[in-house]
Parts: sequence; C-alpha cells; structure tokens
Amino acid sequence: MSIEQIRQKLESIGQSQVLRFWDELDETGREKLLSQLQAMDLDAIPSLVDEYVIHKPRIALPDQIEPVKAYPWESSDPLYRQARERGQQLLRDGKVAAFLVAGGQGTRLGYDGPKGEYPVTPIKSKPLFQVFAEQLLAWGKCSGHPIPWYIMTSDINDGPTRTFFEKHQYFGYDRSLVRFFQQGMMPAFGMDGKMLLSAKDSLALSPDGHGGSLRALRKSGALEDMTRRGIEHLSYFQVDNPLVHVIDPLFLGLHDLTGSEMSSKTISKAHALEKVGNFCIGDGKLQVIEYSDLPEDLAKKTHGDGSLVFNAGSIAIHALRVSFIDRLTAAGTDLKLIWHRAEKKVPYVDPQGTLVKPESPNAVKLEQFVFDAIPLANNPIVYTTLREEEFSPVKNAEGADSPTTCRRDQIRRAARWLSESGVHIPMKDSEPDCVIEISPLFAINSEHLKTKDLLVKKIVPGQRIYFG
Ligand code: UD2
Repeated sequence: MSIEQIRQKLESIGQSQVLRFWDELDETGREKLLSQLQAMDLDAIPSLVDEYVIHKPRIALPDQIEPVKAYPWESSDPLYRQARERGQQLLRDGKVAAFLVAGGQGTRLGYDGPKGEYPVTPIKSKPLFQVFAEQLLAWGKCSGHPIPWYIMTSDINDGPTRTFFEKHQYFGYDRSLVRFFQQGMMPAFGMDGKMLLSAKDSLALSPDGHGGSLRALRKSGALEDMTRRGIEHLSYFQVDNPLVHVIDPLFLGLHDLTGSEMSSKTISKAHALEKVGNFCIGDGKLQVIEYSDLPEDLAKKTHGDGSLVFNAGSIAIHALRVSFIDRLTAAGTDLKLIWHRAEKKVPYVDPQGTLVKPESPNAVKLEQFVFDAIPLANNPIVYTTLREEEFSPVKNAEGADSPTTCRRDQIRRAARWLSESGVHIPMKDSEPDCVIEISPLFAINSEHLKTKDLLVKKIVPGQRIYFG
C-alpha cells in the first residue's frame, strides 16, 4: 500500500494520529514508519481495539474445569518401550526439528541483549544458546541424522541474535541447519484505543507473543522449508531453561503414536500459585489456563490428602506436528487464538512531539500464547516430567527462577546423574559440596552418562569439575 492508501485507511479506522509528524520526517524516517504500517493488518485494528483495549475482556473460563490425566514419567506399559523406539526412529529418519522461541523481551532479568546470550552454566559460563546447540549436536550424532534448528526472534533482537551466533561460529552447529525467522509485532494502544508512537517515526511496537510463532512459521517460509526437508514434528522449547531436554525420544514417540497434534510436558507445581500455566480439562477439552487467569480458590483447591487438584504445571515444552501448523495457518484460515491483554508502562511521543516516560500503566499490549492452540489440536496429550530433571528457568535477577537457583539446579542434576553412574558426590547441608558441569557433548542424559567409562570415581569436597 502507498502512503496515500495507508493515510486513507488510518483515517477510516480512526488512527491517523500516527502520521501526525509525517511532514517533519526525513526519507529514512518515512520509510521506517511506512514499512511498520505496511506490515500490519490495519483492517483488524478496530475490532481488536473494541474487544481488547476499550473493553477489558474477562478471560472466559470454561464452565467445567477438571484436572488433567497426564502420562506418567515412567511406566512398564509396553507403550513406553514402543514410544521410545518410535522417537528414536523419527530422529534417525530426520523427521524431527528443534524449535526455539527467543523473540521475547526478558525485561524481568534486567539483561539488555537477547536472553539466549545469558551466561548460565556453573563452570564454563556457557550462554543458553550454546547449551541448546550442544544438546542438538549430541542428539544429531547419537541418531546419525543432524537436526534442523528453527529459531524465532523478533524485531527487538533479531540482529544481535544472528551476530552472536556468527561470533561464536554457531557453536559448532552446521549453519545450513539453522534458520532464523522473525515473529510479528503488535502496536501498543493508549487506554483510549489509539496506537502510540515511540518516536516521531516509529510506532510503539512489541512482539506479538509466542502464539505469533505459528503465523510466523508460515509467513517466513520456515514451514515450507520443513516440508521440503521431510520434517513431521517440532520439538518446541523456550530460551530461558537450560535444563530442558531439547530432544526427548520418549515424549516424541508418545506424541506420534497417540496421533497427537500438539503435546506438552508437565511438572507438579511447586506451590498453588506458582507462575506457570495450569493444564486442565475445560468443558471437555485439554487446555492451559495461565496462572494469572486461574481463580485463586481453584488454584488452591486440594484433595482430601492436601495435594493440589490443579497440580499440572505447564513448562512450555511441546511437540507439534508440522501438519497441524499447516492446517491452522493455511491460506484463508483465520488463526483463532485469543489475544491476552496486559496494561503496561509504555514510553510515547505526545502530540507536541515530547517523549513521555509514564510512571504508571498507560497502555495496553496484546499477545497471543502458543498453548491456546492446544484445544484446536486433535488428540493432544500431556506427559509428566520431573522438575529436577527438566525445569529451572532464568527469569528474574534474584530470588526464584534466577541465575542463582538455575546454577544450583544444574549442579544438583549433574550430581544426580554422576551418582547414578556410581560416582561419589560429597554433600554438605543436603547440597552437593562441589561445582560440577556436564557438557551435553559429553552426556545428554543420565542413561547416556552410564555408557561412559568415567575416570573420576569420587569427587572431593569443594572440587570444581567439568566433564566435556
Ligand atoms: C511462560 C508461560 C508459563 C510457563 C513459563 C515456564 C506464557 C504466557 N507463560 O511464562 O505458563 O510455562 O513460561 O517457564 O508463555 N517469547 C517469544 N515471543 C514473544 C513472547 C515470548 O519468543 O512475543 C518467548 C520468550 O523469548 C521466551 C518464552 O517465549 O523464550 C517465554 O516468554 P515469557 O518469559 O514471557 O513467559 P513467562 O515466563 O511469563
């Protein structure tokens, strides 16, 4: 659309204020603002504003909310043996790709760059991206088939993310297997429903949520690329959790054998109000209710023995069928994920051209969540994993889910794996009295470690030791 067409469109939807400074802008500024507006679905704005900005939609909770029945962590059921074999076969056949969502802002951690750059391991201080790259390298080697890796970034961190990978030679990963693509951006709206400017030549934009990944996979050509490579399943994970098993044959096998289009891992919640989504069956359908949307009385509801009724926490690890994403995003299909509304402090340029930094929330941001696709999937399943094995994210600078707790949990897990391989671990106050790091290139899980001929049989108190 030309600027004239855009101007008309903006007038017709009551948003012409975003061109207020157009006449003052130089060529570069005009190009920037124009391209932001061109990338946007302007026709959708009025209904979004009406439904989500002017009005505060109450998240419609299902009438009937029941707990979910998840597949257990381990089982002697022959299905588990078959699933493990199926998962391994899928990997050998090159039918699995990894999918990392890394487009978010990471504001809570207070780290400026892309979160995946954050140094996280206890001895080598490897960045999150490297931990994932090494796991994928190891799995590619084990299965004899390299694993393509799709990484979603956003306008706020795409350039720095690519530069970081370049600077580190892709951590040894074959760069032809790595594909970056950007998610969409959404404008912030003032409480009156008007789109805000962050500068005279720029809308106040932020990423459209990880739910935007489904649209972005299609739009960027990544979906087509997967089909060309014969990929059938995506192993989906977030950027902030170095304990994640980025590939898990058992989980992938269960997902495939049960005909599930979207599967998820769950852990027992640490406490009733832990900030993770809650798996439940709502009006007969599997879904996730985000912690902020689950009424407190339900979150705290217990069985007779005191255990939580809604105990299945979502840790944002999923397996998705490529055909499912294809179906949801096919031409002419309206991707029906709801928008989640958040009131935020968003700096903006006022009508006089002055930048205002508000001290209280002045704007509404809208995001879509990928787990809202679960009720749209056929046969979705939930599989139980263990917190100590797979979940310790870096989200906050201090306290829970911080670099300190994450480091502690990496050491605890490494100590447990080693102990399962017969290595003596010194303990002090019930914690390993040593600093251990196991490179994914050395062992990808406890079973793998058991196959190694370990020279170290005993770790001494205070020892720092890297298995690489
Ligand atoms: C997420 C889940 C929560 C739980 C928790 C586990 C949501 C809304 N909640 O909480 O239920 O599973 O994780 O750790 O997701 N991202 C993008 N683009 C975006 C927004 C986010 O790529 O537009 C990525 C981001 O880079 C990160 C992940 O999504 O890898 C999670 O984002 P978050 O930190 O906003 O989610 P959080 O911690 O509130």
